Amino acid sequence: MSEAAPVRLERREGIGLIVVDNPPVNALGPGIREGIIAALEAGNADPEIRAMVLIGAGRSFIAGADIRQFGKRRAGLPLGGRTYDVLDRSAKPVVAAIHGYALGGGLENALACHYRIAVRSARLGLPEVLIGILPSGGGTQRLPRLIGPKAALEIIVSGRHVPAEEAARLGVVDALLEDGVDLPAAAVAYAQSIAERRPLPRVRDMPEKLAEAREQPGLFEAMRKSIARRARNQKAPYHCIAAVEAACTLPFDEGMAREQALFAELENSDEARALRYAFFAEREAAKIPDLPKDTRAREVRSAAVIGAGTMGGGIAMCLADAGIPVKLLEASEAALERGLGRIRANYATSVKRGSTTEAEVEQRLSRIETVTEYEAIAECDVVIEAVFEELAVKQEVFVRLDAVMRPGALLLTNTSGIDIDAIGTATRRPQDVAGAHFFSPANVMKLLEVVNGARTAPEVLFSTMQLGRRLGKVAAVAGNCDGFVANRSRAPLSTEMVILLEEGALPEQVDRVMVEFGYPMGPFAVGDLAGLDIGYAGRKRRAAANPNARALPIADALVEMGRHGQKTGAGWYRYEPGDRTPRPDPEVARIIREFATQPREIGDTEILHRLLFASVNEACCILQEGKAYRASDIDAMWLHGFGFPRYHGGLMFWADGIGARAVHDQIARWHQQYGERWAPSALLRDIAERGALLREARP
Ligand code: 3H9
Repeated sequence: MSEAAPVRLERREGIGLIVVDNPPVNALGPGIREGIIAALEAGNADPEIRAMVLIGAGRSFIAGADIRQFGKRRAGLPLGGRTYDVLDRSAKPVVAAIHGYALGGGLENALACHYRIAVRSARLGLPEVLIGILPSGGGTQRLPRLIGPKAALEIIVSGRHVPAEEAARLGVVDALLEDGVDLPAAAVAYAQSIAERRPLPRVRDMPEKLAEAREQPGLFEAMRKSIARRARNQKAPYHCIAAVEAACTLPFDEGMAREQALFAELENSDEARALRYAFFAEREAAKIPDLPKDTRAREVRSAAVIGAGTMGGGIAMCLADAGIPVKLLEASEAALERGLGRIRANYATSVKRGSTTEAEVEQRLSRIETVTEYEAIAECDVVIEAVFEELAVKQEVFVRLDAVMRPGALLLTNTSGIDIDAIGTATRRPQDVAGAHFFSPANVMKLLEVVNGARTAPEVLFSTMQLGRRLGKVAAVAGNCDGFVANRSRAPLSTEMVILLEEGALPEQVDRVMVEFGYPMGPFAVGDLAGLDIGYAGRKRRAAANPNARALPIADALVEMGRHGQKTGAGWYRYEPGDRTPRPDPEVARIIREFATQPREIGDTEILHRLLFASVNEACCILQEGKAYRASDIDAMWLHGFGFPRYHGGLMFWADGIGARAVHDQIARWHQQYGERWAPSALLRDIAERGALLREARP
């Protein structure tokens, strides 16, 4: 970390370099804006300086405002006296020189500069919408003026990171530089080349592109319609549209004031608070407490996956997508061929959707090598086992891995529930064994649950977390217990939703409530997609082990009738051939009536609370047993493993909105009414009594 001031003015060959040095990502924290303004003023006052460059030290330009400051009272700079305004008034030209990220307030500063240059690997964007706000440093007013309202809307409403090359094509970036260039030197040369050019190109004074909105009057309405589904229950995406609309209808300064007013409506909204929380929860989840400071991640240059089934294939895709060569092992060529076929089909879908290209797919496929012998994977740095979910089968695989793998290889199992320690003891190196629980489909779902066995070495845990990050996953640590953390905390929801049917609810009612809450699909429709036979087998296993386990006769009856979900054309719903739309089925309603001896009207709030409180209680048990590091890890798991609506923050954050006391008291009442499955966790009781927050709970 630099000891120098967070913003400094360096003089080089007649150019003033304004260097923002606020690790790790040069966020515009306290003092940074003032520092930039002071440097701009000093540069303008210095007769030796002909032009200036705004540049970031370290790995990035500026990643935006400091998100930790939102929602707090802060002094702030007055409208008209912010960096953007000072840049606008600058008599000397200023060039933004971008590498790494120019996001949010970072890009907004760049837009207020007179020129922008960027290295090819840079990413630019206005991701404010993803944290429930809108760009409020003039981004909604300047970007439409620079590239037209249509392209600006798409960037602002999606919040996506735009590659520098695309930004150059759109006209955001004036010159594209190759990676590896000496950026400060190149920026100085560029600044010298434009130093005397007048008048200065100020984006605020470029109205031409706004004409597009007059030519396409339906533009904003069409955008509102196109986001209706994914922006359900949210305000920020609509406020973003309104702000861009203002750019097209109001003079610049009035548009700026409108942007501020819209921002003020969002900053402290429930949605923004939840999304900010989710942002930090994901990053917190990456941290392993008490990890020895000198712990180094083991290097992973090559990987192997055992088992080319749906999971194994998906995991191989993740590795190949991240640029890691992977050997896919199966006993037979035929099984490998089937597995590869599935992988090709998945990639073909991505090409059709436009998320990747044929050429890119060819590259990724070339990283996947199929093998049938264990000896062929011996030198790999990591192996991920994804064979049949049975302890004996997995142990056999690990005995073979132990025999061939080079010392120091990471030995990971993709089990969703088998005891990691029992797998580790099949080897002579249980310290190298950990769980790497991917969620289906593995190449799509972002959660990676890293399971810490009793003998897993800290270095192995750390290396597996690092690998998850490299694969683009949100990785979080779970202790070794039945179901680990994610599935264990969700299991009570799965039980409760079926019990609600016994009391008179219908699958379509429960699903509607959860979709209105914000899930992309209701839990019954999800069950049909995953296959009901899996849950059935689990129940039979648990019933054999524990005669007191709650039976779910309605769910069992469906499976025993051959209704296994979408794959059999019927489950909780019925399906038309070739159509995945769940249709309510009178046959299911009839079966439910058979079991629901005293059906009653169940309100939507009761449904929502019964499902989610059951899981909150279990999450508290998990924390109490020390199987998760923090409540916010469970929230990150729900967001990325189960599609929990992000604008509710996460299970525990959402429950805090109701209050631990109210949640506890309701659970206690249900305990009286329904018995043991609702016994309140001691940790929940304690949090309720202390008036503390569930989301801050730790073991
Ligand atoms: C804005 O700009 C509003 C304006 O319109 C208003 C103008 C007036 N603030 O993600 P990483 C921390 S809103 C505070 O692991 P990566 C992060 O918590 C902002 N902290 O790295 C982490 O800390 P720790 C618009 C931030 O390389 C560390 O930096 N901008 C911020 O995987 C490393 O982060 C955004 O929304 C921040 N803005 O990804 C961008 N950014 O090590 C948000 C990062 O203690 N940031 N940190 O856990 C990102 O999307 C990613 O961090 C980024 C780097 C892509 C930049």
